[in-house]
Amino acid sequence: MGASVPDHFEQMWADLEPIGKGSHDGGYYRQPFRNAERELAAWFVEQARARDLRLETDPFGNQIAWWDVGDVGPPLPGVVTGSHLDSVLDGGAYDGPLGVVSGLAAVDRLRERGFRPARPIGVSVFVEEEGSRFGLACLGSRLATGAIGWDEARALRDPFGVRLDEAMTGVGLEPDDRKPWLDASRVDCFVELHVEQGRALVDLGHAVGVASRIWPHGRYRFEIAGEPNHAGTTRMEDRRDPMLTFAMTALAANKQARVAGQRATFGRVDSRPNSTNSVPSSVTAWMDARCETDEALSELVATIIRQAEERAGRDGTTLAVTPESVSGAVDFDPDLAWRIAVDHEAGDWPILPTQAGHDAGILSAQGIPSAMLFVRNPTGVSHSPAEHAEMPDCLAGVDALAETLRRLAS
Ligand code: HGY
Ligand code: MN
Ligand code: MN
Repeated sequence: MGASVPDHFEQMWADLEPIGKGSHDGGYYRQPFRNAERELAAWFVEQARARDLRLETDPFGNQIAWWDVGDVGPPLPGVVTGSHLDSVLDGGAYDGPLGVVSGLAAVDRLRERGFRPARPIGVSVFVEEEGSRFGLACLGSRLATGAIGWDEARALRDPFGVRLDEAMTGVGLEPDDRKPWLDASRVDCFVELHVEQGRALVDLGHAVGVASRIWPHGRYRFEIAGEPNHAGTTRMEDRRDPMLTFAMTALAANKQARVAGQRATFGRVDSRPNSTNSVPSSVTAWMDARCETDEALSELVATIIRQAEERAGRDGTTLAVTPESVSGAVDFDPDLAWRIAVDHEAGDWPILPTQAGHDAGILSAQGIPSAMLFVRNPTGVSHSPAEHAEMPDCLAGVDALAETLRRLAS
């Protein structure tokens, strides 16, 4: 009976494989409201139509394909699964798409088994989950749930200065500030399947796990201004070099995170004028920090900023730090996680934390009971072309999601 799911899953996976794939190392460039990501959104419309699912698209491009139950009267709040199709720059194939493809394949599986849901089941796609273009993580699900208002979000700009509202209208969307699209009155619970971004399941010997919580995490823009000058004729002691302040800040961030057992990363730097034979006029760098608790996050960031300011004082540079995206700790509904994780033939699924942010975290924080399923990632590598999950584990994830949807929508 189940023979067709691998075909469906593997066929869908093959459909997506080439879309937005970079030429040099096979990483993906699926930035929101650009060609590759719009091709993925169109693919999802096709998949919904092929399954006779009712497609809903909100003003920001978020999508839900509904398996309605034909109930009389107002529809019951649905059980929604899904994830995102956008990627980080040079990202992996699984982060996001695995959850969307598995959601469609799980619906196929339930239908083949003749399951009749007691409430609607939706498969969702949220836009700009990575914040790789407009800087705010989970932008689509924040807009869909009202976690951020349109008036605040519309002015977000990408690295080339393009405004969010321009980027959306440029691809035919009609963003507006109407009432947020998703809330607990429409969504009874949300379950996101995601490739694990770590090695816990490998070490535990399980193909599937359930999320307990998401660490709080944030993104902070460090703007360091110095004095542009000649790289050759300017004596070292006469310089006000912002690159030096940045370099010492990056080292301080690494050290403080290690000492505190937390995470801090500078992965994005913009030096102006980016000239080989000039002392830079400014260096802008973005720090990604993640800690076990909200307090630890505030403390780590404050310590790093203090050390950066001290260094700027010594270098004669100036420093301004702006939080661009902050996500508080998310503790998923423990009863929901437990209901999902227990009583399986192969034993209970492990329940584990993650340091990665997800749309499920936004919906949970907005009062929609949410859960996550993780699929084993043999190396744990993510946000990299090397991100991978074995096909048998992906299919085990589809089975797990189908069983989860059956339990929640019965
Ligand atoms: O960055 C993250 O935590 C997630 O992968 N968006
Ligand atoms: Mn990601
Ligand atoms: Mn993701």
